[in-house]
Amino acid sequence: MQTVPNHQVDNLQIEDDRTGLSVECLKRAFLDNLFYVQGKFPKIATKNDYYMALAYTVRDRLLQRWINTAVIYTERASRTVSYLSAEFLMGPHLGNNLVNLGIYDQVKQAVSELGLDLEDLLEQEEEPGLGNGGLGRLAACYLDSMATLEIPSLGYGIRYEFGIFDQDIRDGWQVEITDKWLHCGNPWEIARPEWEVYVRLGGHTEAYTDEHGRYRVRWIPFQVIKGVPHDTPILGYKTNTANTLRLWTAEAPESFDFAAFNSGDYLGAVQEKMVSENLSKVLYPNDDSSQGKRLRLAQQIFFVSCSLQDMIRIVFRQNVPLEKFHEKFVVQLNDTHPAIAVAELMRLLIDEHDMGWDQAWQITQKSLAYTNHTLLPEALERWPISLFRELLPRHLEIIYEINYHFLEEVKAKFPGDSDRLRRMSLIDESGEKYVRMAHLACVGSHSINGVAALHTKLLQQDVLRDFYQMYPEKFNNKTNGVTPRRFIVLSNPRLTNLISSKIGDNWIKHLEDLKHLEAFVDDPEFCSQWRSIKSAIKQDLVAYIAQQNGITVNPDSIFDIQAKRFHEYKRQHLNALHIITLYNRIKANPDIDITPRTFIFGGKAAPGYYMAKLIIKLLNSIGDVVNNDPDVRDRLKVVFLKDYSVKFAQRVYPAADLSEQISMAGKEASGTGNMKFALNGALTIGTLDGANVEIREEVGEDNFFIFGLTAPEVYALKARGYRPLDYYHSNRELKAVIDRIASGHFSHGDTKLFKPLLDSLLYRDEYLLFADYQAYIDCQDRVSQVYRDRDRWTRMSILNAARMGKFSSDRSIRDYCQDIWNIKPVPIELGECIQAKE
Ligand code: BZD
Repeated sequence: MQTVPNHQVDNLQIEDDRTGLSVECLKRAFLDNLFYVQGKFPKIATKNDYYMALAYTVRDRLLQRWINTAVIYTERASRTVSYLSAEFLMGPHLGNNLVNLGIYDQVKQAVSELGLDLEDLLEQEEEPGLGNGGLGRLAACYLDSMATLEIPSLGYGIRYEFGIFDQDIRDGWQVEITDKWLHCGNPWEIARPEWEVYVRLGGHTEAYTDEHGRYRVRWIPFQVIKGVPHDTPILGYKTNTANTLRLWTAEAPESFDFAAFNSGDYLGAVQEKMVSENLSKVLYPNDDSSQGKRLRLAQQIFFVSCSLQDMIRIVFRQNVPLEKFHEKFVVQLNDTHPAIAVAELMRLLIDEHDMGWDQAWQITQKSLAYTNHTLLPEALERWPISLFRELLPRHLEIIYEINYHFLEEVKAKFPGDSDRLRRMSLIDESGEKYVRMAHLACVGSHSINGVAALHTKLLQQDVLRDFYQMYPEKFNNKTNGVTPRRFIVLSNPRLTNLISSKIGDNWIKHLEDLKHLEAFVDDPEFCSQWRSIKSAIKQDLVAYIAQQNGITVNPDSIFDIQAKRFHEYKRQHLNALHIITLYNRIKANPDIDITPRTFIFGGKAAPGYYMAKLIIKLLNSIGDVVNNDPDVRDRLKVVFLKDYSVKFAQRVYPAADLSEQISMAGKEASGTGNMKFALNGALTIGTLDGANVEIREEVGEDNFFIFGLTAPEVYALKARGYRPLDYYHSNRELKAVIDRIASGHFSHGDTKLFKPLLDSLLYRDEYLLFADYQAYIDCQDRVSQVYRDRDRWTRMSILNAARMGKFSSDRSIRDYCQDIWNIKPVPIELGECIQAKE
């Protein structure tokens, strides 16, 4: 669609009601939106109507910045980061936008003068749960930081109609419920049907010779899907930059297939539409395995192709020659989910834009960069060749050709090493043939990064060793970070105010400045304020737990929290073994002096992951017994908070005393929850895994509870031959714990219920719970000891928060900009474009 220049519109002054930030103006705008956009008046308005009216009021204020930003980027053809991710776990937008616009307090006052409570309205928002966990949330933190640092960027992904399922707990088991986040409408997005694109699937290819006598390939697809972009503005913190998150929905090319309709096949025509729309219907809820599902591969090519075509449109629109695609865009691949971009960009350049192979390959490699997020072998994506051929016949040809050139290169560098060729090939030929997506991403990118120092090292030594030997210069580390705007300013206003009252508010954009808090660590007044804030927040969680779970919790107990996806490698069941150890000690000696603890869990299990679901059931079953056993006398409580989400996480991190980061060393790529807890003053109990290593380095070993085997010790133990039964037989407390579960004590006498879990521990114990058990228990005993010294604990808590500067996602993004993206900030002046332009 052509844009029509209109100078009258250019000269328009945006009226104050849409941009003004005073309390009076906000009130007027709010009522106006309630009436004119939501179509309601106060007498009949629901809470949701009020939420929507407020959301539109805030959106109006975003739009002014968004349009200014777009105008400047377009005029300057600014170099832009494209962040390609199958997941963006954004969390609620309203609160974050209020913080970033700097109008939280004004809006609170405005709605309160209208008799409403801002917290109540914030609660209304259904968060877009378009991600599984860490990887999706990292993408969201990075969008926030890129906007805050004034880096031109576009997030590209899928607008799933159903995000991550809602979790209910029934009889202690997880039950999944579809997430209908769009049910009440989404005020934050704007559909852009004028930028729709088409994606082909299936069919076959044909070779032909073009008019210049060149060999060409034509792809005749079986199916064509339309992608429609929906844009959400992403505002930076106290900047005028508003970047874009562009999510694609799949539609049938025509809303009605007239040919089928005229031939009387009405249902056939509708069927076609339904099949197309299925593509963006639902987020895959697995965060750990590649199951080779056709629809998932279709989702990947769908959003990748839409996004690359969109970038090419922008390149042309800004009069940049296509040969300079890599100067205009750098494309970051968030794991291998978008790795098909390597073949798709080649296809677009060669087949659709007549470029030669060598030039297209140069541009592809220079544009793309790959981030790996896993060390689990079962999570490395691979697609059966048969499926690839059926869905993406042209891409498979291109991948074969890339592979041919690549293996020639390997041969040249490592002559005579046929084993290496087999290991590195883009095609796994050991049994059924597969395309190896991580290999494709490594070969097609100019940068390969891990997400924490240890993770990057393990990639180089192990998972991607051959690629490291082939292309050492491509490898680099980018330790993850989290946005302090959402994970302390918005979620913990009390701590934020205390910190700012001491050191000003520069730390919100420059998190290293938190180190100035160290000057107050010996100030008794400050320490007591710090402690009373933690205590007040814990009280709030106590009230929430009472209402949600009907459990009474002691606010003075240690709030010991493990909140993350359920996975055996994350070892929530090691935590369970500790709970039962304490329970057994009480049962053996009811008067024992134990530091009271509340164990809090939150997180979802992949619906098909039986063992993870059984661990959830175990925790709930332990809770049922421990919480109601009179011998325990309220010294221990076990709480499972259902339906853990970003919204919910914001409530949990500030209330924690102790953060559980207890994965088996060598398995957690980084972790980011570990950073959010520590930033809010929780102490960590953790293994030397992922970013725990760097957190400990920063906060100091005295302020971190470390335990367990290191990654090299894990490998060595496994190489020696690990026998979990030996630990069971030689450790009295461990044996008592396992026997207690096996006896049916937590399952109404049913000795079968937890048998699969116990058998997996006794006879395999892949994640070495038994090997780490004693070290964990000893470390937890130290935690209990230290907690009794309140002053010492408070001091450690303050030092943890004060030393978290490194873990801001602003630091991560600066590193990406410098080392991978080669991109500089583009500041946005408000008003220079839209207002008074002659
Ligand atoms: O990515 C996680 C890692 O497990 C964490 O260690 C790390 O901190 C974060 C961010 O780098 N990985 C995921 O969250 N992975 C997924 O969610 C996922 C989703 C779909 C398919 C495979 C994995």
